[in-house]
Amino acid sequence: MFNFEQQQQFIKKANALTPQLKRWVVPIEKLATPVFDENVWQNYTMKQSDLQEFLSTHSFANGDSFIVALPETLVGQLAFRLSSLQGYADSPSRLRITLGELPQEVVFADKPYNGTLNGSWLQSEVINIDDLPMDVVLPRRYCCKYIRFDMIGVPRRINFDNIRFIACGAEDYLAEVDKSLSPILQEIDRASIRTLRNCMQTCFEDGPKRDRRLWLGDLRLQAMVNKVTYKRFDLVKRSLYLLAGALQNDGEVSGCVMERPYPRKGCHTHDYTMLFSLVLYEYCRDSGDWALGEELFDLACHQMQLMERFFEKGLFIGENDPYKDWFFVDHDLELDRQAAVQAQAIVGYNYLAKLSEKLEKSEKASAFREKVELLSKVARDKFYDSQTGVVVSGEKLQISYASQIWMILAGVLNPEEGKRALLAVEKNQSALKPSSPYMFHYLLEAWQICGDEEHLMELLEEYYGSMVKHGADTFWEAYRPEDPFFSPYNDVRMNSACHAWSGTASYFIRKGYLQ
Ligand code: RAM
Repeated sequence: MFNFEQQQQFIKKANALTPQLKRWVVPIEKLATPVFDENVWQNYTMKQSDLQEFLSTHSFANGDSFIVALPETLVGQLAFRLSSLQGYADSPSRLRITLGELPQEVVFADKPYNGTLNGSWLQSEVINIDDLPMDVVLPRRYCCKYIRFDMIGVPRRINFDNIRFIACGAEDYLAEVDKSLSPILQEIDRASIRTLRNCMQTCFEDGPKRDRRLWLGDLRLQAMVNKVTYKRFDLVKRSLYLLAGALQNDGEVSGCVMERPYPRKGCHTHDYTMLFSLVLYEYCRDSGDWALGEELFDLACHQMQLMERFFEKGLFIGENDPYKDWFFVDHDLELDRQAAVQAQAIVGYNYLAKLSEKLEKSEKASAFREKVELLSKVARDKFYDSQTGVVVSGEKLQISYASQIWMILAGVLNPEEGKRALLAVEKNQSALKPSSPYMFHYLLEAWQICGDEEHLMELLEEYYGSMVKHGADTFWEAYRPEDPFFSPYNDVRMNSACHAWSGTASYFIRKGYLQ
């Protein structure tokens, strides 16, 4: 059905939409000195002072090190000029350079790494510079706010100057912030926009430090912020074509796609796959380009057909093999996903129905509506406890935010029931909370559907505002306010601190749902 040739056509169309990246040079003007303080987030603040003064009064020998701070978190390349005090180099200069988004990455550059993902994600290089003086430009792209230089083998004394960053992105500016907002909302909006700008490279990346690829779940949220800021619908279209052109063998849209060296499929992430129709519908609605909806319609329908193997009589029967049948939902290993995934499937069918209606395919539309009805009825019978007013999930009847949220988004709970369920989990200390801004976004979306904007804005300000107060100028992939060292990967240095799915506060601040 979606054979190799057809996928190649989609890739061709994706390639034709590849944006020309913009580049701009940012001088680095601050020296950063880590200060330990057990009362601050992850125990370190960075005291800043004048870099020019430091560099003009210091030269460096083996064992020396220093850290610089960029004016903001940026994506791009590092450049600097290196010379030697005696005018020539009688040996190569071997430097270790560590680039970090948050202080922990540079402060603990030497700490062994035992996390779950490959340690090579940590941004670090050892470079050798043979001839001095030399203007050095590192070839790789990084995402960072702090850069640490360690002299691990240098000729007597060396000097640095003109340390700068060559930033890059599909856009080179920050969309304007409404000055009539409160100061904290302005900061939250700015950090959200910066997060999106940094993730907008040749496609929507999830995190420019890690995983540096297009993830379907992240794309949906980026597209929402994009709609109220940069309006780069061409990039959303390119991303959809990339997904359509790099399918799994059975035609499933992959959870993620690698762009280079040529677009290739990544892993399955079935709950993301279920949202494909939603992303497609919203793209068509926001850009007015319904032709893409028509072009990818069969592919979108095929996704939910593929998902049928996970259901029995309208009930999601769960993950048989979590490695093969991965349903992500949130970064939380304790989370029972049954109710949430049941609801995500309803959302998937619902958006197929909407798309069919828009494209005047009425037979399809009614077939999908029937699916919505069946799955919703099963969901209510199985997961909704009308006595307590909350959704429970799995054999242990687990209560989590995720289950309530997705049932609200699926329309299984009406706004009034939804509000009752959300207030109940707020009071329930043992209810599993969101572990990531991805799930937190959906919490806000649920409150918006329940019609309580005031509560939505309170939660938004508390959650994103607390990250800003901890020093964030872009929003973090994983965030449990009560647990500073929480990492889905067993080491906070692996967390991405500029993460696509975390930038949606701007969508709510700018009331994207009314546009
Ligand atoms: C992590 C990243 C990515 C996300 C997947 C499911 O690898 O945070 O953004 O979409 O998980």
